[in-house]
Amino acid sequence: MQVLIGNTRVTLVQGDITTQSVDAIVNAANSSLLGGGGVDGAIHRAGGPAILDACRDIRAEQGECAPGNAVATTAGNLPAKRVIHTVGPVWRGGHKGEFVILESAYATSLTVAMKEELRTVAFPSISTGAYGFPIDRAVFVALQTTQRTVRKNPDAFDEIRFVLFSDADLLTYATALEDVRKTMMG
Ligand code: AR6
Repeated sequence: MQVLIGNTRVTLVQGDITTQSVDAIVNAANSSLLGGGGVDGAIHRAGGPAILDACRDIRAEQGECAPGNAVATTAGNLPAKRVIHTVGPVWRGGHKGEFVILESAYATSLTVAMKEELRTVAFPSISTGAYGFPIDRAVFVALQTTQRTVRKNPDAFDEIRFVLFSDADLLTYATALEDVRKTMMG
């Protein structure tokens, strides 16, 4: 599924983010930047040790990565050029700043991409795995933050791609993107 916002394609695909040939893939990391399970584990496994080395260098320079923030590293052996590591919120019921932190994770990742002139960016569904953010709510944060950023920066991106691991997650995103598209047109 695909929607055009200005000059930018917003696309949905089902699959594994580590295989995407894009300028940048985004990692749903944790504040340590030292790896973990889920998509983080998959990226480090497929990309090789150069990614962890780069994360260690960033930690040595700047310390941990706060929730809502993002940093870029090499993509090692992956087909993508760069990995943008961001940290989403842990879901604690929805009243502990989770929505603002998730919005910041998406927005800051896109800001980092723009600084490095990375024009195609693939996101996983941040925070909706181990961190427990309900995907039917997280999807609107992902899509609306993307829409806002792309509208403000109409020449920055060729494609923002959401790579959903399961068919159910893809369906959730497709339904939400259709809603967002209708709102945009109406
Ligand atoms: N490609 C695309 N999506 C994937 C992949 C993949 N290869 N593997 C998993 N997903 P999670 P979080 C989906 O738990 O909730 C880690 O341990 C997965 O099905 O990876 O932000 C970190 O180190 C889900 O829909 O990230 C942190 O400690 C989505 O990616 C913590 O988990 C996000 O699930 C972060 O938790």
